[in-house]
Amino acid sequence: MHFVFIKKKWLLLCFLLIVIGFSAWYYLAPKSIQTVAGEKPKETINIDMVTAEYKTKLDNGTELEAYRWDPGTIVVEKNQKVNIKIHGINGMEHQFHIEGTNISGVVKKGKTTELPLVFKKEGVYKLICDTHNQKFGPMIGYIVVD
Ligand SMILES: [Cu+2]
Repeated sequence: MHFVFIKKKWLLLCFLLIVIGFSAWYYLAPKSIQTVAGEKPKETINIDMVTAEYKTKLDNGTELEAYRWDPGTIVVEKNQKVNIKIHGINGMEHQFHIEGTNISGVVKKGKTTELPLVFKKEGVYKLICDTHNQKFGPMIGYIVVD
């Protein structure tokens, strides 16, 4: 009888230790682990982009340059409020439009153009610069809505 009593005590102790261990893990675990699969935030998501320029000189003196939206691809959720902020770094001016929409505008060097948008339809939207239609294809960015 005495032996059984000790065993029960041990079982209780082990159980308590496990509960304490899990509680500690739950409270100390990085918050990102708990929010990764969480609810979609309701507030506006800000996305920053810049206008960039690649430039090089070949051995024969020829200069090559290409303008880019950077990042070149962004992913947003359907019906999510987004504010795309495009900062003009390289290039004096970029007249642009988003294909398949009536959205257009301009990004100027040293200025930030904000595009508060909600995409209601899934798809890949092209952000096309009308100023820089260059040798290596247009200055183009992709907005993936899914
Ligand atoms: Cu451009």
